[in-house]
Amino acid sequence: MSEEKEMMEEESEAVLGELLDTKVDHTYNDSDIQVLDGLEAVRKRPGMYIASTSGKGLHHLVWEIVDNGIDEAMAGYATTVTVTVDEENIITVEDDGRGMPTGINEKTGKSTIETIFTVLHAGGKFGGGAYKVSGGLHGVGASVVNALSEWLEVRVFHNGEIYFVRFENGGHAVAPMKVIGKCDKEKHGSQVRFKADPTIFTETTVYDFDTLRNRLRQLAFLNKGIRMVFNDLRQEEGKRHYEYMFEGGLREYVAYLNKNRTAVHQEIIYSEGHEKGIQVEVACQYNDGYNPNVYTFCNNINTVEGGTHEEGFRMALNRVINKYARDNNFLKEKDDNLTSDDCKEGITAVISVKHPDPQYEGQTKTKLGNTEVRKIVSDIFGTQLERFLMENPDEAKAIMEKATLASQARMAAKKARELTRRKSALEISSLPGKLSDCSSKDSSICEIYIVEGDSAGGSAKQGRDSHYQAILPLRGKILNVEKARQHRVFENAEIRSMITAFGCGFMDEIDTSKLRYNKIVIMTDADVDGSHIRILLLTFFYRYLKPIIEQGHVYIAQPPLYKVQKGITVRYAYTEPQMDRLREELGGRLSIQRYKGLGEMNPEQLWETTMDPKNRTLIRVSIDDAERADQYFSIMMGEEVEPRKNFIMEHAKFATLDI
Ligand code: TSJ
Repeated sequence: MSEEKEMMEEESEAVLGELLDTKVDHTYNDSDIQVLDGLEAVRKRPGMYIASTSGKGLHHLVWEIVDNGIDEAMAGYATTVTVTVDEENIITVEDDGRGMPTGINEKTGKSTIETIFTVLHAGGKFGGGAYKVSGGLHGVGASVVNALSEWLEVRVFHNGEIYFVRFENGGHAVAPMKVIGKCDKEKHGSQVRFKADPTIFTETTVYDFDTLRNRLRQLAFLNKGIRMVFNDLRQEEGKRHYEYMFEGGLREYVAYLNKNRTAVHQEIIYSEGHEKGIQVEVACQYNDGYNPNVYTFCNNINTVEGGTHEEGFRMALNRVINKYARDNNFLKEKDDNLTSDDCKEGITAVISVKHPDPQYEGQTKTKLGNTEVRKIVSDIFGTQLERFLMENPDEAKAIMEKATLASQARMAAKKARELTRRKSALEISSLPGKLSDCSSKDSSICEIYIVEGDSAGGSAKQGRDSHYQAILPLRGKILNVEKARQHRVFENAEIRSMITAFGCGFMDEIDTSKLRYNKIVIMTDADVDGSHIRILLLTFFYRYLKPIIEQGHVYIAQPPLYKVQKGITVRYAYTEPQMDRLREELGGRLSIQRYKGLGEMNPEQLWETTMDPKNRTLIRVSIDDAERADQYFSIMMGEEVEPRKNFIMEHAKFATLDI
């Protein structure tokens, strides 16, 4: 367990102790005690109930509540789910469904609402019949959100009346449910308002605009016909209100994902159906790129490790494309079958299943395990893909040509790869000439700085601590791997020197235990060109060395923007707000130098500001949300210049990539 987390737990235990000591009021019966035990357990060990108490866990609270509104909408009783975040980061979620039941629960003797919000896992049990299809991965329920909120309020609009309960102090109802007013007789629905508890979410209680909006939009794509409304009252006028509703469901999702790419056929392949209570929806479209982008979901959760739904999709794609290719002479008798990779080249696909009893496997429990799903997806998608090819011969032809070309390129790539592998095996003792390696062989302390240009490389080489810091300068433009077939990638000198320096192999043969450095630090200028090089490097890592990102080995160095001098005092500012603070702090006449690039710093300055662990700030790169990263990559790499320019302007500091 990390030190941070331990501290956090001690802290919340202290808070809890205080609560317990001072809580001798009221008349608690047995069921109260049980309820308290449950919620206290949540507060004591929040990590057992939500992903974390970092920003990720904070957002989790919202999704937990939103899921309930989506369930009501998917059951056909609500049309709209609205999420509002205000200036104080208070969240309000509302649906226009039937309204939570306003009766008394027999077992607890309290209102159903109070029960839902105070009994662990009580949520689903109060519904009738209809199974919960959203959520499910963590599916911890509304009571966990309540336990982790400073306060939480529930309103139910029903028969012209507003029912109300407020909870405080880690989930205690302030008073029993009561009617607090009237509303329009026609109005119906449920509303939950809460403020995350800052003593639990010690890192931050500020919600991220992009995270909220992107997920709500994604939920609208995944649940066709449901209107998702997002209000962010922290934004300036005109940027506060967003509405998403997609009648076309995944069809529109794929169109959205491909919007900055060039499609090889216009109509999107779409299929939906259900069998044995399992709902299946699949959409896909090929673009002129070489990488597949396949996103899979179960019960609205992104199953990033794939699973049986993805296997079913792959099986059907393989089977149907090979059959069509044989039947229509795109494959000759002597030709081998197209491989699964050939069939997937340049495909953008979204697969979504809704399952009443999902089983998750894998390292991060994001791999769907239910075996029956494989055949169901394969049958439903296969039938409709076959039909699509029959009915659209021109589009079928474009797809067949793409897959057969992929097959030829794959064979060429295999040869090139073998060549690279043989060479890198030979070169293992001869690291790339440009690399200034470190002397330590203990990879757990070693760092490699990938530096843009020879002059910055020179400064870095002189400024570093050569015991554990290695420098690899890159010359010129990095190859755009998104626009190049594999064999070209492996021919590229810069890429080969990175691969040899890292020492861990690549793609399916990667072995991160062989990685020669614990930290791979990208150090580029803080300008648009630097940002472009960063993106090209990240694209390469993302496509060829993904595990090193996933395992947190990749960092971005933060060189300072300004050097501020007053008399003999020298200070550096890394951001504009920091600069403003420095101005205030130091006051008087300052000599301010704005750095335009790394090259303007001498070796000592570069060490002091950007490389010395005592002073530096490194941003760890994580690919949290493949879609966001992918959108980013496709915008950055696409042919369209305008969206890219706009994107760079808006996100000069990578705001939307979770790094
Ligand atoms: F809006 C919301 F997202 F904040 C939210 C909505 C939060 C929570 C915790 C619950 C709900 C919610 C619950 N919306 N709609 C419902 N529906 C019911 O609880 C309900 C109502 C009637 C019946 C019935 O069988 O008559 C069954 C259920 C499950």
